[in-house]
Amino acid sequence: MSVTTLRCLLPRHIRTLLPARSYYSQSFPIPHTRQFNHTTALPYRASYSTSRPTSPPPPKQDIEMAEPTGLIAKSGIELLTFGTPNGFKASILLEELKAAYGKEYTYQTINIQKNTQKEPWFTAISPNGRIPAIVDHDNNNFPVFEGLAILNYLARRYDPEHRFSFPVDSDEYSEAEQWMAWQHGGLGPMQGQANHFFRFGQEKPPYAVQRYVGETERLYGILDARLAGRDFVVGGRFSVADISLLGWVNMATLSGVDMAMFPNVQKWLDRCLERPAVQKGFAVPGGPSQFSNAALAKALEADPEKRKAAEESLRFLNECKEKYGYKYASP
Ligand SMILES: N[C@@H](CCC(=O)N[C@@H](CS)C(=O)NCC(=O)O)C(=O)O
Repeated sequence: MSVTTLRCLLPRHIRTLLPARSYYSQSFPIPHTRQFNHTTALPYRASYSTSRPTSPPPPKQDIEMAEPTGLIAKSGIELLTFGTPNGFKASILLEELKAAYGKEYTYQTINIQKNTQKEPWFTAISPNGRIPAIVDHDNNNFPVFEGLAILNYLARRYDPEHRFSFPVDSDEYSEAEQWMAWQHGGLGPMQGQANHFFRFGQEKPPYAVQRYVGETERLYGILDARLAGRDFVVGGRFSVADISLLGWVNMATLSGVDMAMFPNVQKWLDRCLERPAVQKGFAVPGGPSQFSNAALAKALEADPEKRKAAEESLRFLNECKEKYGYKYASP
């Protein structure tokens, strides 16, 4: 029985005591394939740790599992994450470090639909109550939250050969930091709001829709210009600057962004997606996302109903833009 069904069966006065469903409950349905929890699914515990063989997933059915209630690893990096654009930043770098240096890590799925990220044990690690977060058990259980800080912490400590980062005193280090700051202050928050108002919000106010999708397009224009004549965002090679952006760009379609407008970004995305560790990072913790640009394109191709709905969304987006005289401009 699903939580939703259970909710419906409860008397109303009890139901109102339960936490409200967040918008993520519509936007990020729980992938069943790897939602394991150590408290209820001991046979599958091995799948938490990328250092051990992955057990076969449980049957795809209505499995309700208790959420993590604390840390499970004793050594190495423990990642607490979910399959969202910010969540993938940490898992991609961890997969790259594993491929490059053999550095293993453990992860737990923090289901943000269930508000596990607001539990006291979690906010002791990540005070903002959001994923991703890591704990370094080899450094006195040191906790790190915020994608940029996680990427830089892991790079400083565990990328001694600078395969995905740059020496702290180099100009490239500063350049990478600038683009990562831009992702944190600009692309992430704006695209997040575009997602919310255009796609998942309970209301879709036309002003907010064109404002946030428009601002996201403007930011994609900046990235497209940066990538003109460049293979990667900084220093001619794949680095934390690319990783910071990948999760968002890989879900651009969902946010109403037409990738055809940004050919340099599209080519860069394809280039990054060729990397096996990037593919693996995108599959942590719940398997490949059904909301990636590629997955959505495939779903539209296969399903005329979905195609029709997508066309309607696009029509609505264009109406919102027209209503407020939006014209694409970047910068
Ligand atoms: N700036 C943060 C943003 C983290 C963030 O917004 N995480 C979202 C998922 S993409 C989250 O945990 N949402 C749950 C919530 O809002 O309660 C980062 O890059 O790590």
